[in-house]
Amino acid sequence: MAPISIKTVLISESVDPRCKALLEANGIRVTEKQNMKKDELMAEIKDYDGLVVRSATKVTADIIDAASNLKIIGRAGTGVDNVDVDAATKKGIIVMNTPSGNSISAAELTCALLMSLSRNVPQAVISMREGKWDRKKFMGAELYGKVLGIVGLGRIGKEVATRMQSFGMRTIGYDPITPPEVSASWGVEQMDLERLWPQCDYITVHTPLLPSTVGLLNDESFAKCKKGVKVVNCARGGIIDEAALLRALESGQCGGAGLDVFVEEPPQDRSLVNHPNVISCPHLGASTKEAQARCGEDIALQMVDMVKGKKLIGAVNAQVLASTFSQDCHQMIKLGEAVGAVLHSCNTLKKPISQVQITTQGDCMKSSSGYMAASVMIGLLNHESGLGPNLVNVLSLAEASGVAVTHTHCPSGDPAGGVCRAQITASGCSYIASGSLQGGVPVLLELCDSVFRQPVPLAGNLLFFKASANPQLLSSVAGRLATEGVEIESYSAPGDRSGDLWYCVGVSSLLRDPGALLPLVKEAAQLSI
Ligand code: 9EZ
Repeated sequence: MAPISIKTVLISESVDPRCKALLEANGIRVTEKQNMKKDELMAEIKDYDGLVVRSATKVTADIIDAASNLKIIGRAGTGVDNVDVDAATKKGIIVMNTPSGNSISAAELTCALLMSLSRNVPQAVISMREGKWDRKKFMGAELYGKVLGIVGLGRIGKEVATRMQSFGMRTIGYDPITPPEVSASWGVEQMDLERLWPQCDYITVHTPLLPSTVGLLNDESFAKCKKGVKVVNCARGGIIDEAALLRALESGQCGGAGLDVFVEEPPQDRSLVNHPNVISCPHLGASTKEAQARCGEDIALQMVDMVKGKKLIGAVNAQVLASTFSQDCHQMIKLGEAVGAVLHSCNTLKKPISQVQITTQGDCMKSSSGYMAASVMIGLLNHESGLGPNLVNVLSLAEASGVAVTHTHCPSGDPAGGVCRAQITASGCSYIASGSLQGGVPVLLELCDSVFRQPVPLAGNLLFFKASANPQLLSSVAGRLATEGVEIESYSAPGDRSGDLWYCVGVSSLLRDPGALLPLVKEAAQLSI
């Protein structure tokens, strides 16, 4: 299920023409407009539901804030370095990339740099251009029989390994996620980095850029390497610490480096690029016809699959939303929203909510654990001005406003009934609502201490009030409602009638001010679903 509608997409740079063609073939209007200045893009973006970029468009917070209709940003390529993902998430905009389209191209460039490093091909080319014939200076070494350390064994690391094995290299590696028996099946023996460094003649890195991978190769790790080790980075600038690399090149601890990526691109400091033992490229890993075609096609297909509610691939900020794609959960989400909306209405003084505890019960609720808390929060926050919560942003909005949200699931014996129960704590006050689905319609079973005699359908205009049972209660409330021009359409009372309890009436229209009932009842709340 996906209630996301994408009718118009802006492609703001040169993306393979198949992207536009595929989107249009699926009924989406596409505009291609390249080389826009920031101001132009900020003005243009207002009109679109979707944006497709490659690397040149910097999708900053200003641009995202100017995008009043935007629902998705798709990057045709690996990573989302040029997109402010946090700003997009806050606005509930999905950010997507094409994580696999570049893998072969990135692996091939890595192999090209490994081969170039072993035979000094680029340096020899420069020397020939200078009119020289220097056969002594460029004495190389075979790759055959040498050890290649591959740090990061995802798709790209694997493709590098299998290719370099055909040159007779021994491939060893490390990855915290890929199991050793899996990498062993493609010929890579895994070991921890402490054991890996001293064995390598060559090292290549293929990790994402994370706090744990920044400076993975630094002064300390270079010191553990064989003298003259050659290194390649076709992944992300900074995985090999640039200052440490320069020192290792100067001392000869590092015998050569192949760099396609830099901390700053283009690098302002040219000391690495100009070093005689460094061969470098201007971030060309994905720069092939095939990779661009694949990424352009992939991003269009992923967007189309999402709009059709088929699957959600490549999204980097939509965990909760993704959990709604594998099942029909439309009604479950409606239930969560309705329970949240009831609690929102009961918090009449709009005290700040500090805690929301959600409990689901019953086997049929088990699969809702990915999105039920978010659904309840949408119902709770929906009516606050300006928040516009959805499944992409609601949990981060809750966190940002200091609301602690928890969800627990209790499997229960009754396979038919599933219950969603939520409790809010607001400045010491607490409200609990529990609901269920009956014939696909959300119904309220309990509100605080009231267990309704009949489940209350959560639809239309509802008025809740808290009062102690007395024979005049209904007639006095009905009288006041009549004065306000409001008709009663249904009446739900709790089964047990002791103490102050909540009642619910379905009404023809909402009261201008539910406080009009306050002389007759202890608390009054209303909502429209
Ligand atoms: C970290 C990694 C690989 C790595 C790879 C991925 C989250 N993560 N971390 C250190 N996907 C090698 C060394």
